[in-house]
Amino acid sequence: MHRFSLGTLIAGAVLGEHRAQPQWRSPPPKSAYAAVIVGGGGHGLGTAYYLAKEHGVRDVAVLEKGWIGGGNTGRNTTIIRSNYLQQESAAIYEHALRLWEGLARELNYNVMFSQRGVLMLAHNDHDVHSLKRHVYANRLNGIDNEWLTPQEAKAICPPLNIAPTVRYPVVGAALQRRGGVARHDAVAWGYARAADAMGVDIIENCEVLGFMRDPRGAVAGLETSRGPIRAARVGIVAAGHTSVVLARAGLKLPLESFPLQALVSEPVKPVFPSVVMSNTIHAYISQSDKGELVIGAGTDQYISYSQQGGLHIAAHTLAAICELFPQFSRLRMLRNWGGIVDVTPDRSPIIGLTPIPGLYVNCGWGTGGFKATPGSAHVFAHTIATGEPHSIAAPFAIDRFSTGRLIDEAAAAAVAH
Ligand code: FAD
Ligand code: PYC
Repeated sequence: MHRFSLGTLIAGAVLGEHRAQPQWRSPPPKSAYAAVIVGGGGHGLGTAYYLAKEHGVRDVAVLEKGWIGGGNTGRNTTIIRSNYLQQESAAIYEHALRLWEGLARELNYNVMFSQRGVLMLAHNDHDVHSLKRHVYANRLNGIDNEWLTPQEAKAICPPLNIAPTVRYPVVGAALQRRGGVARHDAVAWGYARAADAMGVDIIENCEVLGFMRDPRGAVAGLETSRGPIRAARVGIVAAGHTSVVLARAGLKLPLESFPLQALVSEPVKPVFPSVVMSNTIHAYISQSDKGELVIGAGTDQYISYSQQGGLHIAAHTLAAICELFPQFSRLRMLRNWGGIVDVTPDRSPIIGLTPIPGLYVNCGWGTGGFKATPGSAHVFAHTIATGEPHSIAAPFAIDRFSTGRLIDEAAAAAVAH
């Protein structure tokens, strides 16, 4: 309890980016907990927070093999939107977006959520039909989304090149004004601090290596790099590594893991007011509060656990960015990195119970789970606390791969997957 110090706590909450993070001492694990969450990303930390806050389950540990927020939570390009096509997806991403809108206040931590609008570009007739279909479907679901001409898109994002002579001209765009970006590590730290204050143990450098089972076959605890930890309820939220972790329990899920990369430019003065994504040419871009242009590329097309993407993919993305925004062609790139995303056949997540009593899983968010963080954590905490799927999570159960009730979101992100 109270392992975040007050001075740094205030610095983190009031000053946000570029200031000291809360001081943190990871406690030694106890021998048993009511519930254990495996994975200290935003989804896992958020799950622990909602377990404690909304369900009174405070005897909880979050086990993280590295440092909290060091996985995809700290590596993503932070695009937040809820303009998904299918009803089930719209419901969960909109649930998340509403939680984002109150998150800084809820956590008393500046997560720097900025609703600067997400523009999705159309470059040909197929894009126009597909994006307009999203606009209409979203509006039927009460989600904001609107269709813009190229000139209207340029008014939202002045650097956009709408010349009709380029290879992939912009012929229109869908705009979700409530979409935007947030500060990724602040989300992890905000949930961690709030969960910690309610008694949750957040244990870093603690890798889960195996599962203990009781005579009925139900989960009884975990073998970890810091010794055995007993728990009758275990939630796995280990993006990119879920299949590795669950294989240790003898479970096989329909997941494949791929590297996905991003890069940032040298910092420049504020020049880019919105988020722009292009599905067709696999490029997306925004500007961080530090001034760096944040650019995302597509997934590598082979299975790998390397936290680095192929340079040819970054080069392809940069070529597309320079065509859309010629004024950035001389900007130097400062850093690039990768994360491992786990992808399901229908590109929708898996949330819910497993065949092993007491063992729950939340995975398969692929290239798009950052935006889902608060919603995913909220419904997963309900599922673990009650043993029943939350109504928003129910369609995302594993059995859809045997019933055939898939939730096809293959065109949901602007990245090749
Ligand atoms: P993570 O933050 O990865 O947390 C899982 C944790 O589990 C990790 O910290 C890992 O160390 C830990 N773990 C793994 N195995 C074990 C073990 N055996 N024992 C203990 N701990 C373990 N999504 C969007 O919505 N918008 C975007 O713009 C976006 N851009 C992206 C760009 C990139 C380059 C990448 C890589 C991803 C992007 N995503 C985006 C996807 C998004 O980042 C993820 O879906 C989301 O962050 C997953 O959160 P998480 O908490 O589940 O995972
Ligand atoms: O889901 O919006 C998204 C996204 C953008 C880049 C990666 N994922």
